Amino acid sequence: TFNGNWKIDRNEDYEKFMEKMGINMVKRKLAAHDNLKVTLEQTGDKFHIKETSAFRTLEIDFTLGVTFEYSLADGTELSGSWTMEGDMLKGAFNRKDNGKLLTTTRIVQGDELIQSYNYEGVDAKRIFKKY
Ligand code: MYR
Repeated sequence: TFNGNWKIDRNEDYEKFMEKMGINMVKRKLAAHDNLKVTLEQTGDKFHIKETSAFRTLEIDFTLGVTFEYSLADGTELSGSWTMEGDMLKGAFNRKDNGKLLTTTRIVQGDELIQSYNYEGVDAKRIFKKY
């Protein structure tokens, strides 16, 4: 289950990924230490998410398979949806500014929540632990 309070533990290739996304160095340095916390609450095919970081606090609701809008902390707007494939959440989002695809997955492995990202051939991971 994805349900619970998750806190960022470590990143893999996240700076490279952000660079590919076009985020400048100062913002990348800050974002690498954003103290991201996410609370996930799944009820059937609906998710309620609470996101807290050094940058902002927001709450998001989505339904699997239903397109919604999401803005990154730097204001980049995305539109897309999550689906469930086995134990894995798979997200496909398009940037509104250039139409390009950002894919992401979430999976719980042991006591960790692993979120992976891909944009234009660059992969990254952010790994969370329960708190
Ligand atoms: C959620 O499920 O938490 C809300 C929807 C998330 C959409 C995809 C998020 C991609 C975030 C990429 C971070 C990129 C920083 C450059």
